[in-house]
Amino acid sequence: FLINNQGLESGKMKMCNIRTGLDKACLKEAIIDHLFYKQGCEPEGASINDVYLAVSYALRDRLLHHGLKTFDAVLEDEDIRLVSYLSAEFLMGPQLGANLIDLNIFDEMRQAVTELGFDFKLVLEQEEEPGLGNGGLGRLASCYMDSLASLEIPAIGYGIRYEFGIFDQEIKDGWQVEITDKWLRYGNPWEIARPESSVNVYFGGYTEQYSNEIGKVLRRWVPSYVVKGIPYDTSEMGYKVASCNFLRLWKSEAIESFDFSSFNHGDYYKAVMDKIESENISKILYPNDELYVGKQLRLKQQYFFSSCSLQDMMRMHLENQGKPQDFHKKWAIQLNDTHPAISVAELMRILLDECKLDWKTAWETTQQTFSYTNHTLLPEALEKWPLDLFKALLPRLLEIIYEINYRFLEEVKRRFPEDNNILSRLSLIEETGSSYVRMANLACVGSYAINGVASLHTELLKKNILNDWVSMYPDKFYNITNGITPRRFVVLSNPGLSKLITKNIGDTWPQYLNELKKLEPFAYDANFKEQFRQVKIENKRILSSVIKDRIGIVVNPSSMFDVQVKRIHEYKRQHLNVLHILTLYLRIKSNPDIEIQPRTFIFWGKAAPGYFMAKLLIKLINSVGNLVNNDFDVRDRIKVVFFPDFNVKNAQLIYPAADLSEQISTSGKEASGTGNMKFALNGALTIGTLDGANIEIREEVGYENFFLFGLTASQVIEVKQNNYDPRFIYENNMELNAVIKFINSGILSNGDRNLFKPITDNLLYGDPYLLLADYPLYISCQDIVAETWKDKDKWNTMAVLNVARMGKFSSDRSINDYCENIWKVKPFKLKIE
Ligand code: 73E
Repeated sequence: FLINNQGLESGKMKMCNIRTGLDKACLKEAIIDHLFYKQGCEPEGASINDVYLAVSYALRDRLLHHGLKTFDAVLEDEDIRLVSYLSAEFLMGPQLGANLIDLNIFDEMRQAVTELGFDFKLVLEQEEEPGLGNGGLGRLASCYMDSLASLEIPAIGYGIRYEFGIFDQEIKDGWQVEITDKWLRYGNPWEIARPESSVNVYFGGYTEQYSNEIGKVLRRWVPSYVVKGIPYDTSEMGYKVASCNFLRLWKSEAIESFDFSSFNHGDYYKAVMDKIESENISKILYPNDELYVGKQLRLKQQYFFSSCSLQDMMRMHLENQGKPQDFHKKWAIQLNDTHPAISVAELMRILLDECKLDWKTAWETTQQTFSYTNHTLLPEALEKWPLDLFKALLPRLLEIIYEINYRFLEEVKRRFPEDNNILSRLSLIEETGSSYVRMANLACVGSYAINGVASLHTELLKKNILNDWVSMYPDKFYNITNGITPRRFVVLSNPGLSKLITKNIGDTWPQYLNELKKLEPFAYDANFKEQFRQVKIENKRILSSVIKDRIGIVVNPSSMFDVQVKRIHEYKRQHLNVLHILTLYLRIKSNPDIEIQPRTFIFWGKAAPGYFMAKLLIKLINSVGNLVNNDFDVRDRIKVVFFPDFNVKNAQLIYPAADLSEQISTSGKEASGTGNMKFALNGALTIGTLDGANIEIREEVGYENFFLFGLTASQVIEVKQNNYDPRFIYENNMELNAVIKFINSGILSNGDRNLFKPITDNLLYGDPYLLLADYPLYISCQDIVAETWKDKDKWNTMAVLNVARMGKFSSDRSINDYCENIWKVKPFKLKIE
């Protein structure tokens, strides 16, 4: 294929095409070239993994072409401020399909691969996704990277290249089993290591005073060990644009492979241990979603990637003749929750100790650099590091934090001379018996902007946990409601719906999602609705066959797919859903001929490995499934499926196939939610509480197209303050009473009446998430859902209206909000001929 007899000139042209050409012929040549030179095989002998890698390398060449040109241009241009998104998690999902969509060559590549004799679907499936996040927070970071690139905002995402991402989940005997996620096993074609840009990160030791050459007394850090950070870059292409950003993830390594001095002294063991310790930093993602566990390694991770990233940004800034005090003019750094909040102190250290700025200048620069997003109100997620641990690991950083705190509290005293309590609440150091460094306070004091992730969440933040900060800095607060990328979550994952939309309103909606509004009239068009219904049923068929293949359960694609997919957590209330299922089941048992609208209940989600109640909930769901799916009386009217291993790949299958989206958290607990948006945008109706972004979704899609139930956030507080007694509800609601007794009867658990007691006891004695208070409202709302489902025409009208009105929830809108209100940055339009 590669031989040509047409002389040097055309040979040159071919070289160029093979790296950058976008038509089918070029893509075919590029794949063959990579098969030969990277994989060492001819097409005839290639495995599906060889083909996947060759296709990916061919695509990466094209992305690089865009990326390198973008950064050459923007780093030099002193008028351009870049965004740096610092996040401990990026839940990227498979790259191949998304990149093909962005470059607008999905069909060309499919044809190229098919004509070479390979199954394109298998090639796509071959990709092992990088699961470098727990859930919503990490996925949001990746949606934002997609939108930044698509809006042509020059940006770098900075994070950690975990060797093991979020564990793979298997279900054994109904219980979750965690399997190590060896995602790098067969290589990662998307990344490029850049060892020449490595940086050193210091830990331990002590600080001391010294005099500089002109006799000025300063402090410095004498660390006890050093770790090397090596960057790995992945291109982040935008949709149908020329510019390309990248994600830079840091891997930790020992500074030398061996510490030869220890080795020569015979301490071989110590030398090897040091190497292992260094490499451990980027080894594994902590699998806890919204639970703070004060592990030293986690603090090391946070400092490691913050320091690497800041050093990297400062190097680029100085290399391009920037002044240290102008750092904020070049970089707008977004702190994705408090995980990178240590960056505030680290930038101060760099500006003071390395760039030798005075405190005032350094602090002004720092405060104009950072902005901070809070993602949760849950008290158990608030990060605070024990002072001793902090001091042992990062003594110079602690010294700087003390100084920031001292100056800040002086300001607080001036502002609130009468109020002693506010001092202790705003202090960066908590002193309640033991002492801690409060990371949220550090983020707040060091940032010029603070935002919540949905209207209600921002309001509650301002009213509760950050209330004192509002008194101090009222102008720092913003709401930026989360969003999702329509490229991955509609164009790529729901091709049927995408085609239908494009056929009727043109093909610019993935960039301008508000254009979906043009679909509104079609909600009353019988022909359109029929096609819409067919797309949905086809998506449900695809999911049904995957369910059958993977877990052997046969489900009926024309039943209602009632779906709850998200991390398993008590506040998300998967057990409320279970109470509903058992209510239906007991209705059937007491009257086998009762009319029940056929439903398939689908659950999907991981539990933190150390979260006992969440793991027991998975067991409960599976036990209910076992019973219901095999009960003759049920006659397949209800089915319960727990699908193992929720990840982005699987998520892309589920959203397009859902009819009903369960968003049933206790009001005031879910900061935003983003799954809720993915479902509604794909035409599922929501049953939900007034929590997080549900509120705004309901506003947009129309109250009549949303199944609302439950207490509001303020009612939740009120009920709790008024001696809430779940037992009273239990005693007085017959259906609930029967369901709880049924769970404890042993029927679900081989006669073991105690297995699920932790769950039922928790509900009956305390019920912190108010399941029982919401139960009657939830059940009657579900009855309305079932009634509505009977009228398929009405249901489809509602579903089309949901799609048509979800434009607000594109992550492009969120990123535009950040650009205009917080970062003050503008697009940079790269031209590539
Ligand atoms: O409501 C979601 C929100 O949509 C929230 O629970 C989640 O962030 C999403 C994106 O804004 C979230 N995850 C975490 N905190 N909030 C978290 C905390 C610690 C570790 C990992 C994740």
